[in-house]
Amino acid sequence: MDHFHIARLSIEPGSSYRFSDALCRKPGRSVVRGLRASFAAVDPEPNAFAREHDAYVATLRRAGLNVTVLDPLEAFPDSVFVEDVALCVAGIAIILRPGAASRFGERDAAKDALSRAFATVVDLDTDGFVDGGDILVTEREVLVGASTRTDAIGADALASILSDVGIQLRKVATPGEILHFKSACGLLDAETVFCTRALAATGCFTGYQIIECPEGEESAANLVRINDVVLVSAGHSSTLALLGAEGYDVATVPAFEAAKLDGGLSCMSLRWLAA
Ligand code: CIR
Repeated sequence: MDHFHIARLSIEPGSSYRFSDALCRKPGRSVVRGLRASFAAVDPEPNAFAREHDAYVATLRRAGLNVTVLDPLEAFPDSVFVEDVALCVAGIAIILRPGAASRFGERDAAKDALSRAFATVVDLDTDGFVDGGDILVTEREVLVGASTRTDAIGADALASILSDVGIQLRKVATPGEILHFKSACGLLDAETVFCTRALAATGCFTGYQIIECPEGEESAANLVRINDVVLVSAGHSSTLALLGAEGYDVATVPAFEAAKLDGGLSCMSLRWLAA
């Protein structure tokens, strides 16, 4: 390895859900023009989105995170979804290459912000593309789902950076009807994944414990475990009951406006464990 210094080798035990810091960006008024898969989807309402975002940030803080909240980037309607632009793992920040043309320019601002928190910030050096929403970090590996935003060339470039810090990347498939791999899953603990039945059926989580998302509540699959709390988007009572019965401490967060743009809870923050 010669292009950057090793910050921390591999993924430490607990570090797939033990975090100290997060970076978020407020939604701007331009969020009404955010991308969405369904042309029939209604526009998000900016004031309601801002209120839900405030609640999200407050929940991250209650979970123990030191949260930096950046100002809106009006030129980039989807920039509230900061997760897609970078990956923070093993003490380094990797600036990704978002697969949607309208989002590519979000990288510069993310790099500026992350350079204030990380000594090592690496650009994904490739012609390919990777969205952070397609990346699931577990304690033994990093899974990257191919999607309309993430291709094999991008995933291979990411694999090369991760191998320098002792982390293995595994390329997996994303069921066709969702935007991102992580639209259909979230990590509950070191060994346990919460995911939709369709994603479980692909076999990508063989070797992990799987808790399947209740049918009809697939939009709850993108949950986020932060320290001792599991954040679940509001409006999913069966999921709450199921996770409560499994012994998880659950906090609900309203994310109805983000959902109008195919966003969920993981998308609205970058999370890491400071050295
Ligand atoms: C987009 O299409 O890029 C945004 N409207 C939604 C991004 C959601 N991000 C995520 O799942 N990580």
